[in-house]
Amino acid sequence: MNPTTLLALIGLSLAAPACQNADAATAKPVRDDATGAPRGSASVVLVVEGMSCASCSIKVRSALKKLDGVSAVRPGDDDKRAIAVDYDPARVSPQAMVEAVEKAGYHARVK
Ligand SMILES: [Cu+2]
Repeated sequence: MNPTTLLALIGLSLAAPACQNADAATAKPVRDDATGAPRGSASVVLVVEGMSCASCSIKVRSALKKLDGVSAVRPGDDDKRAIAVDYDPARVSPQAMVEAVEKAGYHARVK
């Protein structure tokens, strides 16, 4: 490849919109518990603001999955900002979920 092509490629990658949370795409995928059995006996829908791309969504879901007592994180309803969380109320609260999402850099509220 000639220097002009190389420069064009570099320019292209610099010009590409860089999502500040893009590195979250490498985070481990959100799955059900290793046991496969959801233990949560309650569920809540969170509305998360500020998720601008797929890796934002992954980052938020990862933050929720890390909470002890959260058994599943699923899409909420037709609202793209909605995330449904199955959880054990004895171990985690919706407030703790909101805080985890805020800590990840997004704004959340219980729907
Ligand atoms: Cu993003």
